[in-house]
This record gives sequence, structure tokens and C-alpha cells, in this order.
Amino acid sequence: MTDGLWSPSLLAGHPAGEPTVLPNFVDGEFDASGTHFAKLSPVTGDTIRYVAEADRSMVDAAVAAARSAVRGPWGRTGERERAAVLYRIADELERRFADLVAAEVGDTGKSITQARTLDVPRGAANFRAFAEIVSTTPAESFMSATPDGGRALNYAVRKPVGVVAVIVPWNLPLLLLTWKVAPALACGNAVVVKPSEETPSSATLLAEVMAAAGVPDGVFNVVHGFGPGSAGEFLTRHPQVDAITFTGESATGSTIMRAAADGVKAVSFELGGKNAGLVFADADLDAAVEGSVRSSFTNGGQVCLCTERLFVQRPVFDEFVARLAERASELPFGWPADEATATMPLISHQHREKVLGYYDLARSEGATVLAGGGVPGFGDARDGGAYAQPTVLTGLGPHARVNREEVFGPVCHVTPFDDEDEAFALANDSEYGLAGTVWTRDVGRAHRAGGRLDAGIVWVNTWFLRDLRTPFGGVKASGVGREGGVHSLNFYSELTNVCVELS
Ligand code: NAD
Ligand code: 6OD
Repeated sequence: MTDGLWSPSLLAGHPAGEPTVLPNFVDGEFDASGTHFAKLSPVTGDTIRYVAEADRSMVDAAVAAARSAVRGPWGRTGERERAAVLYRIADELERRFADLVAAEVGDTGKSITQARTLDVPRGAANFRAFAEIVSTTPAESFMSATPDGGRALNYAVRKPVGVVAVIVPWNLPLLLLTWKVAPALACGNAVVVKPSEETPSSATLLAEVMAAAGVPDGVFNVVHGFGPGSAGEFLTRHPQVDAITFTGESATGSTIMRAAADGVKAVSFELGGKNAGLVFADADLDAAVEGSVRSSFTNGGQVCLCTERLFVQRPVFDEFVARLAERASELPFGWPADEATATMPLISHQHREKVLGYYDLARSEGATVLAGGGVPGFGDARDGGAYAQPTVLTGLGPHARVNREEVFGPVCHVTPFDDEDEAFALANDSEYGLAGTVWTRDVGRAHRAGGRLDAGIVWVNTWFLRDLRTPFGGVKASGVGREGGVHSLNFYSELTNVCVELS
């Protein structure tokens, strides 16, 4: 086990003593052998951990363990039995709540308040939701006529797909990991998980949770490492992996799709976004401003659903941008452990360079910077971290790179529009199509938005409100397929139709 790794000192962005090594988890055993890479705190830049990188043979061992688990009793368990296991995992996650918060805050620098109210509770909620969904979703059945006038009963049986590779990013590590692992286990699969190299902790802790909840050895495995030439690529090219569920950048999705094509593996992709928020003049402006602060700056703007492009109807444009810029400037930059903190650093210095590059590019393309645009100064250890200011821009056209490319940082650009047709056209002028948000009091327009926005998810007068039974995914470069509710069951299981002649 990995006792002692979840020190509260992680909340302050440094280890209590010498940084410890996070192990891989294969066939029910923790294994810290092999080479180790450093994990830095985004808050201070200190090394907080070393992580054991899984080499090809460890990935092979993890896949073999998963294959053997799914061929064994686990692959033949019934829905109710698996649901009971998922409920035990949720209970155990709740018992380890403080450790999970420390792991998540330590790796990402996110505020303790967000980790306590979103990331960690949602980890447990994912297991409860899919326990419920798998045990209550009825089998599909049809009664059909036979050629001689008799009848036949058709019904579909759900079977596990087999070994599922789960590859996830760093922005909402536990939330996004459990959103995949819960339905995969609910359907009787075994998983090999590859967390982001930036956020290895909560996946390792989840391994402890699985062991304590009595999940059989081999059903849940964790391999740490990077993408190309490392655990990520070894997994996606592995002949014994049956399906790949991936969340991350669109360009990475494209690479993984090529690897999956060689093995004809099923893929489910949740990819990047360049999401639009539309504020109509009839909207409740207070709600639209506060909602846009959330949708642009939550998690340091590092949520695939964040709105980086805001469009505001001309009569309220000046008031809206002035209020948004004021709110962005006053977001409190506290330490993660301070409950009032509403900002966070970017995940790494490398990512901050990318984001600051877009701030510079926006200026050089002629943007007006109404808030932020640089790096905050602290006068303490956080100056070694990867912080960037929440930034509000105006003045660029639809072809500016800052309006086309995903920045994945605390930034939004605001553009005026005149009428509904123009608003929907501006929103749809993007290679991406993940989420759209509409602020309006016009009920007809609210409903039209769902049909007219090129996006997998449309929110009206709210943002990031998620019922786990609903379809989730993107169109265009934002994804392939849908997960959520029965859509997850359809990806994580194979359906066999059985036809019985009755007479
Ligand atoms: P990323 O694509 O760089 O990495 C994601 C994961 O893939 C990591 O675990 C990484 O190690 C692994 N990986 C990288 N290259 C690989 C390869 N060639 N083969 C196999 N694995 C590989 O993404 P990121 O920077 O970690 O996350 C940010 C991105 O994720 C943003 O684009 C964001 O929009 C997207 N995202 C999308 C959703 C969604 O639901 N649509 C959710 C969260 C994040
Ligand atoms: O809420 C979810 O289920 C989900 N997949 C959120 C994705 C957030 C992206 O960063």
C-alpha cells in the first residue's frame, strides 16, 4: 500500500520530507520499480513526488492481468453484483475524502474548496450513478413475426467489451477518470488506467480504494508515464486492449485513432473545445456576468467546457464587458488551502508559456486587454509557481488565432453581435463543437439554441450542470461518440441479440 503519501503538506505545494515515489498498480500489487520522473507543484515549482514510469513490460503485465480478470469470475458477474461493488467503491472514496482532496490539490494547485465540492464528491457520485444505471436499464426486446405466422422473441444481452484502456488528462483528474472507470466496471470490463503524467496521485489513491473495496486483482490497474514512446502509446498499440476511452487534446485523439485503427479497436473520444457563450440583451445580466465568470475562469480556465469565446448583444455589450473585466480582476489569488481562493495556477510552467504566448499573440493581433494579460506577483513561494492572471480581451475578429485555437487557460475574448442569426453563426464558426451556453429570457430562443448550435452540449442560463444520465460528448474536432447514462453502457458493453422462436 502507499500509506503516508497523502500528507496534508501537499496542500501547501511542498512535500513534508523527501519526495516519495508513486508506484504503478498491476494485478493488485503496487510496484515502484524502474525509472522515476519528477512531479512538480504548480503552486511553488517544488518537486512534490517522483513517479515510477511503467515500461513496456509493466504495461504488458497490466494488460495481461486485466485480460485474465475479465475472463475469470469478474467477467461473468451479474449487474446487481457489480452494482454492489460500485457502491462499496463510492463508500470507500468517501472514507478517503481528505486524502483525495490532498492528492488532487497537491497535483493541480486547485482550490481546496473546488476539490471538496466538485472533484472528489463527483468521483464518488460517478460510481453511485453507474451502479444505479447498470442495475435499472432494461434489456432491449422485440417480439417479431416468423414467416409461418408464428412469433419470435428478440432480446439483447450485454457483455463486457474486455480490456479497456482509460487515458485521461490533468485538469479534473479524479472526476474524469471515475467518469470512465465507473461505467467500464459496471459493464464487467477490466481497465488499465493511464493518468496524466501531471496528475498521477489520485489514480494511485484510487487503486488503494479499489483494493479496500474488494475489487478483484487485475480488474483495475494503473500505469504511469507519458504519451509517445511511453505507457500511453504502449497501451493504445497493445493487441490485447479491446477498447480505448480517451479524454484530452484533439491532436492526441487523432494520433490515438491511428493507433486504434491498426487493431480495429473501439474508441470514445472527449477532446478539445473552443466554446461559445451567447449573452442576449434580454438576459438577466447579473446572472450572465456571474455565469460567464464561472464558465471562463473555473479551474483556471482549464475545463474543456470553459467559454473562451463570448458573444454579447450590442445594447448590453459595454456594460457586460466592464462588469466581467472588474470581476476577473478581483478574483482572489489565495493559497489553495485557503477556502476563499477562487483561482489556481496553470498545471505547469510549460503550459503557462503556451497561455502567456496567446496573451502576447492577442496583443500583437490588436486586442484590447480589459483585465489581466500577465503574471501575478506574490512576494512568496508562489512566485515559483505557474500562475497567470484571468484575462478579458476584446477587439479581435473571428479569424484571429486567439479566437480559433484552444488556449485552455483563464482567458476569454468578447465580441459584439446584433441579432440571433449572427450570434449562432459566430458561435458555429469554429473547428470545435463541444459546449455552448446561452443567456436569455426568451423561451423560444432558448429552445432554438439546442437545434442551431453545433455543439454536443447546450446550456441555457447555467453552465456545467451535469446529470450523469445525459449524453456527453462533442461534435467536429471535439470528440467521437457519447458517454453518460445508457450511452456509456453502449460503449462499454457488446450487445448480443438472442432470437428465440416461440411456436
Ligand atoms: P493531452 O492530449 O496532452 O494528454 C491527455 C492524456 O493522453 C495524458 O494522459 C497523456 O499522457 C496521454 N497521451 C498524450 N499523447 C499520447 C499518445 N500519443 N498516445 C497515448 N496517450 C497519449 O491532453 P492534456 O493536455 O492532458 O489535457 C488538456 C486537453 O484535454 C484539452 O485539449 C482539453 O480540452 C481536453 N479535455 C477534453 C475534455 C472533454 O470532455 N471533451 C475533458 C477534459 C479535457
Ligand atoms: O462532467 C463530466 O462528466 C465531464 N466529462 C466533464 C468534462 C470536463 C472537461 O474538462
